[in-house]
Amino acid sequence: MSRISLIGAPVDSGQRRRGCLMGPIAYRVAGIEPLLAELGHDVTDLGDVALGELPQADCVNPTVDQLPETLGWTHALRQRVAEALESGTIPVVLGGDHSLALGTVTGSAEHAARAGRPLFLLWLDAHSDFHTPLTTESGNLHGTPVAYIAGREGFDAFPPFPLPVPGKNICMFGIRSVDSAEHAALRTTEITVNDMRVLDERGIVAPLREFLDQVRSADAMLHVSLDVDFLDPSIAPAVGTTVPGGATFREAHLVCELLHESGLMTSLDLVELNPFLDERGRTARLMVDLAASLFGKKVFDRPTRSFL
Ligand code: 4U7
Ligand code: MN
Ligand code: MN
Ligand code: MN
Repeated sequence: MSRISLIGAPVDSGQRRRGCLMGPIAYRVAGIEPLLAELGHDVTDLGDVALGELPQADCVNPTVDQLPETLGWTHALRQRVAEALESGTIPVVLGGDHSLALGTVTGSAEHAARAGRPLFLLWLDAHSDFHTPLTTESGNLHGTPVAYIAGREGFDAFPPFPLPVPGKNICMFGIRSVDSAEHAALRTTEITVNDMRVLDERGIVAPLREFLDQVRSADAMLHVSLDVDFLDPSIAPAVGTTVPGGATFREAHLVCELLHESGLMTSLDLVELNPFLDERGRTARLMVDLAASLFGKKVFDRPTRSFL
């Protein structure tokens, strides 16, 4: 049994297509709270985080869009996630576009630093989100959180990241869209990039187990950030940045089931759902089902569940 804090994050400032602000409501309508409660967890919905007063900010790169709003969300979500962890719960952040991870992972890092434990990051996404505000060409800050978390330069407008997460603690799955500036920067790091090519060749289980073994032996905290576009657009159409060739229904569930069995996840983001683009709620329902898998929903309860 886990204690779970649901945190609504109607963040829409990290990209230009409107609609992600409806994400938290869609997850609630799809029944995330009763579903997790039925699995035996103690679930509290803390409601939506409010965007406070906006700071003054600008960037030398004039294409950067809605910087003050994103800074405001970063500040608010950092606090809310750190508080949820401090109170002994697992924060599950209902987004909202992926710029919200600038705040949520900062909150996790702050808590990990206080607890004297390392932080690991699992990034489930079509994109590497490794731009800085100086290298982004779209100006959309949802493409930047991993660079911030890893301590890259170029985030002068942002509060310094508490303890940058070393590249060897960061693992990406599902990657199939990397811009050239991101590619060049990623090559200088120790970040594990499990792109779709790796998953086609090796499957998802072996690389995930390797990563989870490292988390376990470091006695670390683990933040998981799940972008809807990790999934193939044929099963998850409700996202602004679809890329073909994504994770299948079973691959995605398997990742979640293995994560649950590991017992290692300490915080979770569900991001980039744009309910305005959905087909009769199917993407919202799939994301809620994946969250249920992450918290122990399974078809058949075997005494021994490790097949490898
Ligand atoms: B998401 C992109 F150019 N790299 O910077 C950019 F391809 O949170 C996409 O993963 C970023 O959905 C996607 O705009 C951010 C683009
Ligand atoms: Mn993303
Ligand atoms: Mn993405
Ligand atoms: Mn996206």
